[in-house]
Amino acid sequence: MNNKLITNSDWLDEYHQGVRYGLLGKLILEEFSTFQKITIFESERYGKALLLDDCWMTAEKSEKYYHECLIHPALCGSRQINNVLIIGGGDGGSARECLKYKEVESIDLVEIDLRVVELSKKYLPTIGDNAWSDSRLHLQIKNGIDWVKHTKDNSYDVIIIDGADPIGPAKELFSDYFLTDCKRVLKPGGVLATQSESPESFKQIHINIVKVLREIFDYADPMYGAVSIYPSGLWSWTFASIKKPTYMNPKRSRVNEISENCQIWSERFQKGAFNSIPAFIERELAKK
Ligand code: SPD
Repeated sequence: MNNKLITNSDWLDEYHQGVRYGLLGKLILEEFSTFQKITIFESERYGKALLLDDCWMTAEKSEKYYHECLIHPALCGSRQINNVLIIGGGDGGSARECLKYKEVESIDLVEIDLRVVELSKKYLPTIGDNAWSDSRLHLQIKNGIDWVKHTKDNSYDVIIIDGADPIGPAKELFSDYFLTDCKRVLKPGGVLATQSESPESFKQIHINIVKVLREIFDYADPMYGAVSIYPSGLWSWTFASIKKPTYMNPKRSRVNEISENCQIWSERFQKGAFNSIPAFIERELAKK
């Protein structure tokens, strides 16, 4: 054990159901935006990190475990990937992963909180990286629910929902009316991807989101992985589509295009991750 206490360092914990998920480091900034409490923390183990309303969102040295899993099953599987919509994702990590594909022509990144973008650019620049200066990225500081509501049918090839936990501003991103509206704006052959919480520490929310997506779309499947800074460490992402579960079958040309440039995701990882469904979740999802 080498948990040394360094001067000016302290623990910062996310509290969830009687468990503390903490990192040792230094507090850089804490402020309240119009929407939420925003914290920037410099941890010894995972570098600089962002918290919203006291929950870990992302950290420099663990973010790839989250962003690569959210993006690549959708982008490798969707029939076309020219036009992408990202709801949330104000740290830029999801946009960065989407921009690895030459076929991506345009991304609307709709983030409700300008301060999340400003502080991510300033303190976590490696997460957005070159995405912020890529002319294909169109940043919209707007409410994602309203954005989808006012979007025409069949507008996007891929929809990514990269929100926070379903408390505070992100709550509606898990609602059936919003997800139904997302289906309306998704093109035929497209894929929707959403972060779907932990099957352990957010069990009911996780089950609900998969079931709601299965009611709205023809296919929806959760994929499992590890994000060490999140409650329980075990995390999930769920993919949905119409007519065929295209997210299960990555297109060879896209796999070849991005694989070298991925740290976590690979075709093999994805296959195993879809199959890593805990037995109790599989049973729960099978119930009507
Ligand atoms: N409990 C944390 C859930 C956070 C999901 N979104 C993270 C945003 C990273 N772009």
